Amino acid sequence: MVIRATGRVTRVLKRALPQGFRGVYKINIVGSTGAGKTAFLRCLLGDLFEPRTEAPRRSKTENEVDSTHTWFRIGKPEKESTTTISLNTAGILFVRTLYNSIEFHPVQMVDSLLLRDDIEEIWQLVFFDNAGQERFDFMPQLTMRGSDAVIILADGTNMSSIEKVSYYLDLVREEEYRASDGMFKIPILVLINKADLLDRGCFIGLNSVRHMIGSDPNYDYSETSMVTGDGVHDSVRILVSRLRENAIEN
Ligand SMILES: Nc1nc2c(ncn2[C@@H]2O[C@H](COP(=O)(O)OP(=O)(O)OP(=O)(O)O)[C@@H](O)[C@H]2O)c(=O)[nH]1
Ligand SMILES: [Mg+2]
Repeated sequence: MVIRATGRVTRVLKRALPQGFRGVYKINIVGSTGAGKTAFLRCLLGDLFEPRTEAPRRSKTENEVDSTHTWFRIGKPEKESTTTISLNTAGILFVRTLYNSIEFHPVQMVDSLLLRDDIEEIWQLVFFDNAGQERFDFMPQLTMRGSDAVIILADGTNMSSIEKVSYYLDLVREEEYRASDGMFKIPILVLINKADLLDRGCFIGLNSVRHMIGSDPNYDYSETSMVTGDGVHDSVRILVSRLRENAIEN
């Protein structure tokens, strides 16, 4: 299991790479059901991510947000889509090389990574992929505790999903107050997903979303597509640079 492996891997990295090892970070991924949280990790990590808690998506058992869900509207067969019914986690090593390329590796690869001489830095990231259906709204409330960064995903073709971003922003604020009386800001990345559906005329662009939700120096916005992969690696680079800034400030 990912979390159990963390102890040894962290110790090895600390010892072998005192300058280049940046630490262990919990990244909490939240967003309404169907926004693309699980698809994001699949797109980012490929075979390194194995979601274990998926069930076929059935709109009648779900809620208001789902009734305008993309597959439903663009006529994709229902059986092709799944929904997360518990929590998926994925622990990985995020590597930035001397040539500024980024790579993802399983934590078990730590020993072979340390043999390389082109590594600038290694981050140990643990992603939490929450279940987004409303009946699981208790879950992000629990997993928010101890988050070092939060990714809020919204289905950019679904107004209800975009409106729910403010709800998750409030949860992050509550955690900032719980953890440090609001002294330390948790970096937030808001991803407006399904940009590939722009051609079908159902994608609400970033500018309108920014207008609806508002801007804040503590969060970054990006448009993404888990189908084309656009914006996915860039968003993780942004997140990691925010974590780096936070580490320097604190
Ligand atoms: N066209 C398009 N479809 C996407 C994109 N991202 C995800 N999807 C589709 O949207 C559906 C929902 O994606 P998931 O990743 O399961 O959504 P989720 O946020 O994990 O949803 P829950 O697990 O229910 O909370 C799936 O059918 C995906 O194939 C995207 O960028 N473009
Ligand atoms: Mg999911």
